[in-house]
Amino acid sequence: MKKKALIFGVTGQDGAYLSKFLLNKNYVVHGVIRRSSSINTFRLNDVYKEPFAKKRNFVLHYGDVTDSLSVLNIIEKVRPTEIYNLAAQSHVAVSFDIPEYTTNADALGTLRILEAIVKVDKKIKFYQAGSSEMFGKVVEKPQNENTPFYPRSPYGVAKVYSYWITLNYRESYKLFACNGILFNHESPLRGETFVTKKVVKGLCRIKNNKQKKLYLGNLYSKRDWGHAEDYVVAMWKMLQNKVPDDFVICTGKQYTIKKFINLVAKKLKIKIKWRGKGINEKAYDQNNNCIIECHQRYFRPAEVDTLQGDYSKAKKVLKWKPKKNLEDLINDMISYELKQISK
Ligand code: NAP
Ligand code: F7E
Repeated sequence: MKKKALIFGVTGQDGAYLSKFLLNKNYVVHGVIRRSSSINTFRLNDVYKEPFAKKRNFVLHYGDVTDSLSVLNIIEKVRPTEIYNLAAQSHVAVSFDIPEYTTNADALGTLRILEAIVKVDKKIKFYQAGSSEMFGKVVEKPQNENTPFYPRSPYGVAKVYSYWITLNYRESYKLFACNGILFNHESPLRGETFVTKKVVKGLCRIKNNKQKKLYLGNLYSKRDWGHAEDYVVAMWKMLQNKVPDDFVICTGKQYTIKKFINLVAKKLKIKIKWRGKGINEKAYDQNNNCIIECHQRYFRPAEVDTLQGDYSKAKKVLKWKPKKNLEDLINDMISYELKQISK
């Protein structure tokens, strides 16, 4: 019998990479999508199957993690071997604007899935998409599975709840439930408003005279960026491990936003010079045109200044390590954007 995976958050960046990965492993993949007035399945174009096709290995269901009934009904109907909870309002800055909704989806959403597993079949394995944002104002460097949490946003706080409720259901009901603590991971399919996508897309468009300027926020926070394609492998490996456990997934390297911009500009052969300080710091191209400015709008009420993980445990137990480095990631993202522009 083929294994059956159910992915909440299938339309997102990770949902798309994970679907592809599991289909290649011969799984039947079920995904939960939200009803939307515009089509939101563009990331799934490669794997999408017409609803009436025979022997479908990829099936979509309407649902929402803020709706207990839909969560329970779908799990009962699909009876999956594994559930991946990737569903979340995943934008940290937006979580300050819609904290109640973020908590409902990102914290209580996890509880709803866990409760449904307990009711339907305790043997269903469960992956929870935890985040390095839980470390927030970091209390040690680098961060590993034993580093205490200090979240800095409604998003981070909601993810901490999900981490603990997953651990609690593992201990209380003996569920095979794992927390991935994933550091930032990016790709050509990254959401449009995350900083790497904004920078790569913006600079590619500026280079091709499609846009004049890019507005950003804090240039000095540091992130440990990996490639989403590598990170979905780690999610799957956690559920194939002998025992349920929690794992940090990262690259161990960190860069500032400014360094990321400089690397992208170099690849695109844009010679940039930085002038000014603080919010007035700006980047100019070789013709002295200002191409990057900072704007208060993109600063957060509380910032996570520095993140750098230690993936020793995943390396030892899961035999996982990242295959792609930052340069590979940037190359991938640039070539995708340049193709989009030429279309
Ligand atoms: P993403 O691109 O924003 O995707 C989020 C997914 O969740 C989308 O499919 C979205 O559907 C869905 N979703 C949002 N609210 C929902 C709701 N109420 N009910 C059902 N589905 C809902 O995020 P991602 O980058 O793929 O990340 C996947 C997961 O990993 C998220 O939980 C995120 O918080 C977590 N994470 C991400 C990173 C990272 O660097 N990417 C790092 C650590 C943890 P729509 O398409 O309809 O919006
Ligand atoms: O910001 C700074 C910003 O929004 C990174 C999510 O996937 O990873 C992601 O959260 C940094 C922050 O990612 C802009 O202030 C500067 O310091 O790309 P981001 P994030 O907040 O780290 C974690 C692990 C998750 O779990 C989340 O789901 O970049 N920054 N200027 C900016 N950020 C944005 N978005 N836009 C700017 O213009």
